[in-house]
Amino acid sequence: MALLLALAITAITLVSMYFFAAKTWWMPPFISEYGAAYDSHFMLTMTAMGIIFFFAQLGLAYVIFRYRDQGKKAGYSHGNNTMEVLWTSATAVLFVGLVLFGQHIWAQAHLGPIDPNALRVELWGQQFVWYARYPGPDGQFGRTLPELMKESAGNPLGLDPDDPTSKDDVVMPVMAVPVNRQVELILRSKDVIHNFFVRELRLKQDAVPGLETRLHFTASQIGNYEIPCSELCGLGHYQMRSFLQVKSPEEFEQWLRENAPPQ
Ligand SMILES: [Cu+2]
Repeated sequence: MALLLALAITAITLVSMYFFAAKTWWMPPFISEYGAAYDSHFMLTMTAMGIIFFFAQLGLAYVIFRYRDQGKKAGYSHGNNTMEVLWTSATAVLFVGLVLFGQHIWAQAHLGPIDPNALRVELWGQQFVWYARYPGPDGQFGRTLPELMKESAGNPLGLDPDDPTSKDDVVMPVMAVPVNRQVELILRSKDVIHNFFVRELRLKQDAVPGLETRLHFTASQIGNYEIPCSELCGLGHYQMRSFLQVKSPEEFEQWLRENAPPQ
């Protein structure tokens, strides 16, 4: 029985490692400037964890077989403090090391220089939809007031009609951006924490109520990419998704014009 269990554990280990190594289920190709660095960091993490996983599982299988029931009385072991300290510190060093090694990718997307020509877009999360807001021809986001937020009145973000800069703001349930132009994304939330995640951009960031979280990216492939909310935000979380539509500059301008509010 012990041998069977040990063999089963070994088999499960090898099969699951095969699927990771063969990249059977993998992320789609990346379309942002962070993709290459992100993927190589991801591979580094996966390789390090894969090696540890392999030896830990083999160790488990060995121990199951080695200490199988042989009809003897079980003995008590208090463990080994030196080993405890050793592997706990090794784990800590490994995790902190990986974070330090990868933090430049995060810093680049959040704190790196922004092109003055970048397109500014706000993306608002609410239970359970996304709204993208563009500042319109005046280049300024108008004032929003929580008491004016009313979906049935066609004003989900509460644009203040008394603020002239809000009149040309474009609010859409999908987010379109032009290809090969930097986008400064400002994440906001109306209620709880949501999470912006586009696999192809290799970007994932919380949208927190009361905060404007800024990050920037340049999409290099025209296409339609899913934005699933990636923070468990309530009962309707499963249906909270929108799309990032990467368009040619001409198509993007046309899209923006077509969806501009009547003046
Ligand atoms: Cu959400």
